[in-house]
Amino acid sequence: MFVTVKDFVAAWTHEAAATQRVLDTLTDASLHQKIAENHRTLGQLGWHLAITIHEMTSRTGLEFAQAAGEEVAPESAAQIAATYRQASVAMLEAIQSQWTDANVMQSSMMYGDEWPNGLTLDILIKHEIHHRGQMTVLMRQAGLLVPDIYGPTREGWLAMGMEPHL
Ligand code: NI
Repeated sequence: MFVTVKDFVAAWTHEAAATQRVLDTLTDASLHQKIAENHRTLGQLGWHLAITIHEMTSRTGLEFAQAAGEEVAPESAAQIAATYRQASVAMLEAIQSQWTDANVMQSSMMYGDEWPNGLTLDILIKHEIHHRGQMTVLMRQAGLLVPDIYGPTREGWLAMGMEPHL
């Protein structure tokens, strides 16, 4: 849970950059990759992350433009990546201009329960990490090169002439 705007901004900036690397790697052809029938596709997971930024944080009273589009992902990887980029920037601007640390400590009604806003911000990041992990599996299945997230990928180790960790 976060207690200051500054700490959230630092954490989000780091995580959003990693998510953006993932989204920027997607291709239109890869968007329909899925682990099994009736599970979310790679494109739908990416889109879910792009629209969740506003869906979740607007419940705390933060005001910024909601991304255009429906619940179903567009067929364009570039559009998904651009929508995430815009939502992330807009949310960061909103929280830095509209909130002080006191707002982070206040609570809001979230999905039927009252959550401290600092918890919502923490869950926003953890939710993104959860789905990003699902996406990297689907990216490999789709034949895409997974970018570094918290360190080199297997492909990154090989490119550096090193043995990948087991
Ligand atoms: Ni989700």
